[in-house]
Amino acid sequence: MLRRSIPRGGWSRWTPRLLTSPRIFCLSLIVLLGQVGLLQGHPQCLDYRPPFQPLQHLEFCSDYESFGCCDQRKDHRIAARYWDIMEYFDLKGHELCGGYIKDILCQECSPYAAHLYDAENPRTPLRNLPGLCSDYCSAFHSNCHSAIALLTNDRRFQESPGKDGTRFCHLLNLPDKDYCFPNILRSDHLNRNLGTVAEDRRGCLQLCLAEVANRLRNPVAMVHAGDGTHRFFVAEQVGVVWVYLPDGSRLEQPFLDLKSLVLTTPWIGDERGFLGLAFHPRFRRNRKFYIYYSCLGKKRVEKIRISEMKVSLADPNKADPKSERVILEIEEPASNHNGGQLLFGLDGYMYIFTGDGGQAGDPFGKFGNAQNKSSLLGKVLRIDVNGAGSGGKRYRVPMDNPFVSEPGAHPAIYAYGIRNMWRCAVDRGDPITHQGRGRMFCGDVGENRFEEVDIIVKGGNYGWRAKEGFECYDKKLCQNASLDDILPIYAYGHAVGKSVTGGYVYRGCESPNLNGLYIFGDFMSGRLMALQEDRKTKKWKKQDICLGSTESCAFPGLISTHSKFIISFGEDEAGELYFLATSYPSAYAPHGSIYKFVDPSRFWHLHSLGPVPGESQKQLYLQLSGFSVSPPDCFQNSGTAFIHLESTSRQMQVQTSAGENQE
Ligand SMILES: *[C@@H]1O[C@H](CO)[C@@H](O)[C@H](O)[C@H]1NC(C)=O
Ligand SMILES: *[C@@H]1O[C@H](CO)[C@@H](O)[C@H](O)[C@H]1NC(C)=O
Ligand SMILES: [Ca+2]
Ligand SMILES: [Ca+2]
Repeated sequence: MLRRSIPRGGWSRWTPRLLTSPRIFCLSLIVLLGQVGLLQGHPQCLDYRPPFQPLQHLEFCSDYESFGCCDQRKDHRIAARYWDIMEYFDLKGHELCGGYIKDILCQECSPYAAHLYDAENPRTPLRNLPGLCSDYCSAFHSNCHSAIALLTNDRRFQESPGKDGTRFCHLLNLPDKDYCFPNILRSDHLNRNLGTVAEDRRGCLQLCLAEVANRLRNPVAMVHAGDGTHRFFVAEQVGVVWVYLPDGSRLEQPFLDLKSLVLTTPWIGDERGFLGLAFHPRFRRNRKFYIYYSCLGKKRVEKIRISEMKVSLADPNKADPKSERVILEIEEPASNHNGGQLLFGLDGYMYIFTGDGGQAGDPFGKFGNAQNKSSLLGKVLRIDVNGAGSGGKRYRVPMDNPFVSEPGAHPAIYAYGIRNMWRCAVDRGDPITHQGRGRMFCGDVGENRFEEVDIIVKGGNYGWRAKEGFECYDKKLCQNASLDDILPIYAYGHAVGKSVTGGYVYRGCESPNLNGLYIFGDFMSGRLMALQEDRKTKKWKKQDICLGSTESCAFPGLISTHSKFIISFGEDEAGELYFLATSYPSAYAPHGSIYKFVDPSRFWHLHSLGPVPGESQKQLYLQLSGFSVSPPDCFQNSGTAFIHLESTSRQMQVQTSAGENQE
């Protein structure tokens, strides 16, 4: 069957190897030894990265095209190796063994590659053949045993070249019967959740939390500066902003203390205070950031103020208290509905989300503020902070703002018909395809029936007070044919929650199963929810998020409960997702915490190692504490969430390739 003789030991260059990167730095880790349950299904690539959907078509290992561990380059390499091996076969050999050899070589692309090659167990060497199920292995051996020497240079296989299939297949055996090729592909319970978050029977997504900060006074915002420092900034409603370092510690001195200027009270539910914070897209160069807060003007008029500030030249963790430059002030006719979100779009412009002014039913003027394009209330405003406008304005109106040439309309308006958008975020887009990039999601708090989630588009009318959610609120305005409003992507009734808190589309590295899910919550009910888009129908489907219903949340450092009142969401520089909640929503009560979302199945995969022989009840358990990686692509070879494990008994070192932002 073979038409050429086989070179001896010539295949080592093909042995699956852990990739190493030239630019490597080390992260310290805590290695904990704990009692944990049985190993569950855990897709993981040979380099311990999560499996992914390849960007380009795979010509050879096409079975792993929709989800696996190979990109096109690796696929080409495997194909080349296949053709090298097939050189040794005649036509009959091709027919008989081609399929087996292809299947075996392609196991490097399997989403379970780490397991199939025994890469997860630090006590055993990496295999250079994948674990094969015994039936399959026997059939392969009896038909193609001469191919073995071409596939591996492992001495143990070389020394038993004869007809001893039993011994060969015993060597390739994996302890878990499900976990061998090809059974692993047929195992429903393993593959059901491949590439998705685990769900319980009711379809509720199973997530865990890690508390990363506490004792905060109504934390309203958590933002990063996008400057590669991986610090995050947490703003309290009273007007104090704290810096947290990547290791989770908080600096003793606040970054900013505006308590004396910020208007708020300890009353539960007071919506005034320090409400928003955003860093300039070129913060690293210009040290500028922007704040949004309630304050008292002359004659005790209540206002919201949007200001620019700079970070101190002497201390990058301190704002320069003398640098405040007011950009915009808007009078507030009532103490509620003050908006508060500030963010920068991909266009570099600053977006400001104001509330309708307050009271109930947007009562101001003929048809309320939100539908009145002369008023800045109930709007999304878009301004250019990098220039001065006419008449002493400290911002410029972008020329392509939608209403610049509409008589009577304020040119800064970008979208209208908004009641009180509370928490908006820009989607970073899919890390590979960039699908969704730049979309702006907001939660718009409802009156007394519906809470809604919207995607903001230029010139959009979001309906309020004509509509609340999908339904009419003001019948007369609602029936006006010229309303031309944009409906929410999702709305829910007050049986579910009474005050939406907008979240983020998850685009981080550590929980790739969450990629593309918009995760948000409700302040009053404390519910966490997720929306997933059906790309064909363009409809968004809601799924609830359940905490702690899997055993995995019992890991050290993970929790499954949180304080009830969900105030805000946040993202760190690497794109990991957090939310901010308190058990007592008073601006002065230090009962607020920050929680990080952890997909337990992913956490388990990325952070755990297989059972250690002789210590069957124990597993080495790695907690990548403080582990953070640069954005944007976790999945490419140049990517940054790329972990290389080296083990010497219990001492482990995790190395990850440095990203562009890591300095
Ligand atoms: C619209 O708002 C402007 C500015 O607040 C106000 O002067 C005007 O009366 C309002 N128009 C209507 C029709 O209510
Ligand atoms: C409908 O809305 C337009 C624009 O807001 C307004 O000019 C018009 O008077 C409204 N029509 C009715 C019947 O209310
Ligand atoms: Ca108000
Ligand atoms: Ca609406």
